[in-house]
Amino acid sequence: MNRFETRLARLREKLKNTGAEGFLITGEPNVAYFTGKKGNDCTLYITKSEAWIITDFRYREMAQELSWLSFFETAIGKSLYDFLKARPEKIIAVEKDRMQLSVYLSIKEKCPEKDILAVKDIVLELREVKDEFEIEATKKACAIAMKAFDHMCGYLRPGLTEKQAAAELEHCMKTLGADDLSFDTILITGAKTSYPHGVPGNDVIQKGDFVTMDYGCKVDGYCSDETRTVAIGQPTQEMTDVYNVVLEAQLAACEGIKAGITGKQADSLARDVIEKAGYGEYFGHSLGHGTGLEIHENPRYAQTWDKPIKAGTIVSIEPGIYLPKKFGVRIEDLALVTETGIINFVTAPKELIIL
Ligand SMILES: [Mn+2]
Repeated sequence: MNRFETRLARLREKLKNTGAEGFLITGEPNVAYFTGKKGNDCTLYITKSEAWIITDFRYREMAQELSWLSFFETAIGKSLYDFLKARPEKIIAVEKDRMQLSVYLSIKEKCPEKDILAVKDIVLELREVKDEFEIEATKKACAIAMKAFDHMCGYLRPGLTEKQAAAELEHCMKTLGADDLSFDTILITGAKTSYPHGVPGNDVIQKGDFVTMDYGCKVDGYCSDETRTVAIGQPTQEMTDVYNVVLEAQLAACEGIKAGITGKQADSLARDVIEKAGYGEYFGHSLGHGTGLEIHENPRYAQTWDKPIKAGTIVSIEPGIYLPKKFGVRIEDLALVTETGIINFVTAPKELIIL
């Protein structure tokens, strides 16, 4: 069994509880999870004993490489609905949070003999715990991002715009072998660092600024995620103090996180430090999130996540303090959760770097 067949077997186990006889997988990352291909314009159909990929001529050759899947080719006059109509299964599950409403309505209209069951999070739950391949790919992506951080430490200087610096960072990751970016790079400077998800603009880096870089790349489909805040020239005492509170919070979380702890408890490890220092109201987001084929996956390190965190999940650890109109600081690592602690994939220095 290859890793995709193993995943299919796990999916079939889960499907047993839904009562569905067939399952239509339409979300691009969910298709990628079972194929290893990007999966644009591809749909999967899974039953107890069969697995189909439904796509068109453009993906014929690709689909033929996927030997664990049968191939149904759509064309003009031959559609997903024709495929479904010809299937013997009556109860068909679809993904509530992935399927387009228009497709859902068309299935209802064109296949009235089928019972359509809208299910949620089935594949997402499977994706939570990572296998060896996924862990290795994430590690590789983190290694590229760290090399790019080193490069940026030599590159950042007063006079550059945020856009110029962000382009350099992205170019560097691609040159080092990244397939893609994990998400739109955040590279912001000065007072704008108080925007947790600020967009790089024409603002110019100046002496005395903080620069926050929150960025990542994909390798073999898997995302890295890392944030570092650096100072350009001598920071003020307040900047240094706030930085050190965030660092202390981040280290406390890295120290305390292990399998079995709830997302809420993990979040509190960092939040308690920041609250004690008097900055609680300026840490308005949660501590972290899972990553994988998508940049935001389960589990969450958040006050709303009461479930225990499982070993084998990959989760970001990213506390921050954001002082409006002044500056912000965030430090983020990405780590594998184990029974006894974490294996941190981001080993770039965390003490305040002054460039
Ligand atoms: Mn993140």
